[in-house]
Amino acid sequence: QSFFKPIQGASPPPSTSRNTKISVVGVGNVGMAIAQTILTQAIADEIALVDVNADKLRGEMLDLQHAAAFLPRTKISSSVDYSNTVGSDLVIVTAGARQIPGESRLNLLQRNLALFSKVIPPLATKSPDAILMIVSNPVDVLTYVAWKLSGFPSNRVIGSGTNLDSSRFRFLIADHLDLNAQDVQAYIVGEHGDSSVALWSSISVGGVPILSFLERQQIAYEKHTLEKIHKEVVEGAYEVISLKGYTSWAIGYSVASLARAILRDQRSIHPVSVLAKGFYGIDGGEPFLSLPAQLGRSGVLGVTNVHLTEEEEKKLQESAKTILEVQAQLGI
Ligand code: 6V0
Repeated sequence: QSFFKPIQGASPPPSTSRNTKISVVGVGNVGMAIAQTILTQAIADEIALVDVNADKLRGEMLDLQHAAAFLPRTKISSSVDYSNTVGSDLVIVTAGARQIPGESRLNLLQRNLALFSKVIPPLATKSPDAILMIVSNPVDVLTYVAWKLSGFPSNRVIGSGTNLDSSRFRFLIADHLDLNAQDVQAYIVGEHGDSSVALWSSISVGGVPILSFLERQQIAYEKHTLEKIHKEVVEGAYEVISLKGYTSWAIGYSVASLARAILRDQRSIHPVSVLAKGFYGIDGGEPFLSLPAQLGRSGVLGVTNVHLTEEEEKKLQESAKTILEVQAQLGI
């Protein structure tokens, strides 16, 4: 029984109207930060949560639902069953095994590979037209794994990659120069991790290239400071994890911004993990790593041709090599 009566002469709703649905797989610290940021920003009409831990899953769903009076209207559902994700436009995967103290990254990767073998195929079957966004670490290699396991075209499999690293980078530059981080155009590309590459040559503030600005203002060329900033970016995640146990808020905002770019067809540029073969002299193998990509409703629309110095290009190729070496050990 409906609360409202239709007005006279009203037609039924158009059959073409449909909801925007996002599924979030893994409701740990990261999955929930992403879900709640998406909720507050009204990016989706429906959010479906999935996890193997049924109690935590239901608890998180209820907790979010209880905020309905303060949020844009969004249907929130949860289930341990993948049928809950049917017809998703975007599937965000944050499920991951946690590193056991003393465990090698490769061993962790093998465990996450086993986990992805269970998670990705049903997600791909339930939402064959979805865009897959991988957040679980090591994100570049797992994005490659998700691409292989889903059978999706490469434009529909994206890793959150260095979008977060780049936002840390922009914050630190803005902090150093006392600016608004939103005015700082700056990219970290390559691996989300130790071999990431800071593109100093293309940093600009309000359209002004930063390196020549520093020279013109006769601020001593602060190579040391710049390198320190990149080091802080690389170590940022480790520091937050050592202090609070996990990272959540920044990755939540970072992935929500990617979700909006994709689902609202923003055609904006984001450094995310994409199939990098053929770009910047990367050949031999099929590495996924972050490059400045244009995102829209069909996923990755293309990669922008940022000018790289010879040194930056060399570092990027080394980063690709690092990722390919790990990929080679996967056996898929
Ligand atoms: P967490 O809090 O341990 O949450 C992981 C969740 O995954 C838990 O709720 C598990 O129950 C769930 N899970 C495990 N197996 C499955 C399964 N088969 N199906 C569904 N759910 C499952 O970890 P946290 O949320 O802190 O981190 C999640 C992942 O994100 C980790 O791999 C992190 O390393 C990674 N991050 C990636 C970042 C990036 O920039 N790409 C940033 C931060 C964290």
